[in-house]
Amino acid sequence: MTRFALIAASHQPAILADNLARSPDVTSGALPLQVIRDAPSAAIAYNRGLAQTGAEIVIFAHHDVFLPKGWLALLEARLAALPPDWAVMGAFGIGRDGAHLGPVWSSSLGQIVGRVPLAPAPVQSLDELLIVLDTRAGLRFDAALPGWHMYGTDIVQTALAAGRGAYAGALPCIHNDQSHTALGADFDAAYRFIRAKWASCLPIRTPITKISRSGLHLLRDRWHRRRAAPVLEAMAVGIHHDPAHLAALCGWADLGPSAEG
Ligand SMILES: [Mn+2]
Repeated sequence: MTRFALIAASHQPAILADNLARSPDVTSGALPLQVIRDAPSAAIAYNRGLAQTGAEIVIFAHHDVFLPKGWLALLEARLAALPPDWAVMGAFGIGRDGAHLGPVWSSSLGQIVGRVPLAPAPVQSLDELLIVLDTRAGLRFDAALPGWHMYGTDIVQTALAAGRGAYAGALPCIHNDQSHTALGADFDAAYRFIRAKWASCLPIRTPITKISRSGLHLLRDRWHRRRAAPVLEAMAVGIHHDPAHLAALCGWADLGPSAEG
């Protein structure tokens, strides 16, 4: 059985080619990349990918993510440190205490985001930029979740409901994302879906907002985002930048096994 597979949903070949497909573990052939095109939602795309792979560990990543040199070896070390209950892990997540866990470089924010946990940290949600799934846990994405938002939150809650663990942290990578767009109607639809589905688990904090019965945080965070947008757009590093260069700037040119103490 193959140990690892990398799955991406993408309909923009240039972004994929400039970022995820350029990751050294992908170009070396160590991490086979499977691209899902023309799926109606992220959950459906990822389930299609799961159905096509025989890998034990599947990494789902955005097409605008770059995995620095040595990333796969680092992932293997991180997985070995996880408690045996783990089913899901991510590069960026929200801890049970609400802490942002990383670190991840965000081009749209122009900074490294997330606290660096010294041990795998349990999460209530994961950012969708990078999700690692142990396929032996048998979890699937919810095909009823519409669009391209909140599937990181949903898969975490699905794991927890199944009595499995979800963790984040200490998997540095580059998210070469464009400046933040407004939270649109598609985001609202995902929010309402998660709020109804996980009603007994609320509130749930996600990297973008807090899902609560009242929904007030959605209104508040939409307003904050709209207000911050011009500032972020002005300083956005943008996807045209070389992700390997960004990795080097972050000190992540080579994550190598020697990074392990
Ligand atoms: Mn992205």
